Amino acid sequence: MERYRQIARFLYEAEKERRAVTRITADQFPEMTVEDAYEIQHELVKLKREEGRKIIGLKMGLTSQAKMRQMNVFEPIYGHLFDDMLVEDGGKIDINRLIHPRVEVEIAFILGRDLSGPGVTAAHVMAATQYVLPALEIIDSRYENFNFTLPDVIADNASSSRLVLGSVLTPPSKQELDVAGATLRINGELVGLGAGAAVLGHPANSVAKLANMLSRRGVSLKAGQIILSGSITEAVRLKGGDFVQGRIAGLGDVSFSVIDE
Ligand code: OOG
Ligand code: MG
Repeated sequence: MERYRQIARFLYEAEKERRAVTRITADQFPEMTVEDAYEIQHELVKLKREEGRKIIGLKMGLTSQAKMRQMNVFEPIYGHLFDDMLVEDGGKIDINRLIHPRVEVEIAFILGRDLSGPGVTAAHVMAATQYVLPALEIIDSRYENFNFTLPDVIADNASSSRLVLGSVLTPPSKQELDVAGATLRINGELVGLGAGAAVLGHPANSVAKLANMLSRRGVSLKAGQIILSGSITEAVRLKGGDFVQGRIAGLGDVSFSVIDE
């Protein structure tokens, strides 16, 4: 539908121009449903692919109580991750390229086998996972003040902006991810604390939910894809000069610096 493509382009340009815009449901499309919103997200994905971006995986969002309460949106969502979002461990993120970024500590999965819903369980996810690793996700809603409803944030590709993965790859069998402690530090100060179980009881449940949600569109998760299972703690605002460190017990550390040049 032309309307979907038009809204996708509006959000795509807001991202490119680093400009916060009014949420779509406030004026352009007040009756937008969740189904409409995923159609818009898929148009946005098409636009990025037409520009040569490659999908490297997917993310789940709003999978912990901390995040749901913070954003006042109480339904898990998914978004797409692209090659140009990936920043190396210990690397730099230029705040001037972003609107109002926030950081989240997450557990990432790298799939060794495809996963096709419906009916995918956490056990299927663990069996299909090659590695688990600590991740920092940088979200950057294209909406003013991160002010959105459920359909708005879905249309905006779940606020996806950047991701940093830890350098150590751990086979999943070695790890009890639900009891794994997670910390988020900025400039050495503890700003977030939790455990894997904050994400739908176990982060593998989040990946299973993703596979099952995608199956409604006839899409599978693919071997080699990176899956972010969702933030364990509230997201924290970033500023120039910040040094950010995430740690997941048993999986190791991940970090980046925020530069302002
Ligand atoms: C939506 C994205 C949330 C997560 O891990 O919960 C997310 C947002 O809060 O802007 O990535
Ligand atoms: Mg996230």
